[in-house]
Amino acid sequence: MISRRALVGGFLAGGVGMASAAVVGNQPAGRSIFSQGLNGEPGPLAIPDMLSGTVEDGVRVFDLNMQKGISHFFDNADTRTLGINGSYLGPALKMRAGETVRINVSNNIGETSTLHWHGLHLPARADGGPHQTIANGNTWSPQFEVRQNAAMFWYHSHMVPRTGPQVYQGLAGLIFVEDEHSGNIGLPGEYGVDDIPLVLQDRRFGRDGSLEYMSAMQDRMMGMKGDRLLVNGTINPYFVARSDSLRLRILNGSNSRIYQLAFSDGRSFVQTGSDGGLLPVPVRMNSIILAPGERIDIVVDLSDGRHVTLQSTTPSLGAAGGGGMMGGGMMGGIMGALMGERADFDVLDIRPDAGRRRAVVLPERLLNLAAPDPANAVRTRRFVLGMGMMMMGGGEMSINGRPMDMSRIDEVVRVGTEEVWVIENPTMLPHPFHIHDVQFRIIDINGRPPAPGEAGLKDTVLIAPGGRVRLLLSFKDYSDPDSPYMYHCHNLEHEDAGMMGQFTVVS
Ligand SMILES: [Cu+2]
Repeated sequence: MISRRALVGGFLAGGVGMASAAVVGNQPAGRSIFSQGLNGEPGPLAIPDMLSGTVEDGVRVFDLNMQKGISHFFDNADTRTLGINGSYLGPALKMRAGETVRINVSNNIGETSTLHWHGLHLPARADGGPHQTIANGNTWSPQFEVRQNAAMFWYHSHMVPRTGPQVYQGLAGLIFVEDEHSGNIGLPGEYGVDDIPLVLQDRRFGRDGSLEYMSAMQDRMMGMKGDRLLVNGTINPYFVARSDSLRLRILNGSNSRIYQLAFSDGRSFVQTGSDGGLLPVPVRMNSIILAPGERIDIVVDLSDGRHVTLQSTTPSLGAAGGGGMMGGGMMGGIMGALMGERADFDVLDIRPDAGRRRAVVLPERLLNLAAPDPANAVRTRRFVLGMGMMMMGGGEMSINGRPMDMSRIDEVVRVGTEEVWVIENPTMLPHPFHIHDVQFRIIDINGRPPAPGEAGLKDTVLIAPGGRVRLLLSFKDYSDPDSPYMYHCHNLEHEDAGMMGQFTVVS
């Protein structure tokens, strides 16, 4: 029995939608007209290099070079890509909470770009958002203190309005923050051995192996979806496990696809962390939804020694409260299938090796984290997501009726205060909403407390059609009236089309 994360009301209550999917039929990965003839034989999962940087005068320094490259995703085709210190994606950066880091980012991709530190709390000028552009041939060197709990964060291009195509071609990488506490509670923690990152990215390829972007009519409204899955840049990956407890830190680094992850034999697993750190307690489950920008930290038990595959399906797009065109049962299912919404993927073939390390006993409590209490919030702001008349082929994506304008500051927040932000989604599509600067807490989703897996620190939250989410944000420090932070939909095509706004934090 698959118990789904009680996420946004109605989003998963898609019995009819699922039935209609069966009628239409899921399109198996690799069978589309786009990628015919491309051979992606199973290969070992690539593990991103982990950089520790060099320490100079007490500052940990990393050097990143954004560059063009050629990737070999398939045996019989080359693919032109972008990467950081490599041909596709970038190295993982290891940082310790409390230390100061400087990252020298050089741009050599042939066009202006940025690099944003997704999930990190830092001064707006170091954020790498759309105002911190790096012209081709230039270097940008932000320096900041690591003020985080231990967690997996990530970095990616945030170049308005070309975030979608730049990330799609490969401009992203991982950040691991470690702290005293998380390293001492017994979680698997040997990188690449029993602590494995998985960056999930669906991609569409032409028959010659080239990346196809926005080549189908629905891509602009729905967001770019592919029919092949890359995991850390590997097609059809397998992983030979040398431990009975395997920790998977999973990033949905896709432009717009939402995954529902589960194991092929239905076995349960334990979620130990979310976007910004450990959960208060481990949460056992059989299936979990991951929207673009979100991360999860899970531990799966391989003591039975059996091969098992981590798989993904597309969650049923049932609408909350029965609203929304896409949510309408059979019609939603058919439209979803026609628009490339539905596809099943094998994410990772896990092959337990002989002589494995024995399973760890997970702690009963992971992190002291009080429930979010909005009593001290000084104000409530409301954000209404909009898609204009995109369905009819025109219009703009917006928040509170206004598309993103680089020269307009939408909200001004006073430093040292707490606020409640209410995000409403009256549109027919789900939107993953991301806020820069702070890790927030979810107060409620459609009036109900979040599921235990969403009770921790978050920077991205999925909002279903018709959904309403209340967040508690604490703006403890860092103020700058001249440099804004962003809040936006993390469907990158929606973001590029204007579903974004700006806020400053002032003293
Ligand atoms: Cu969106």
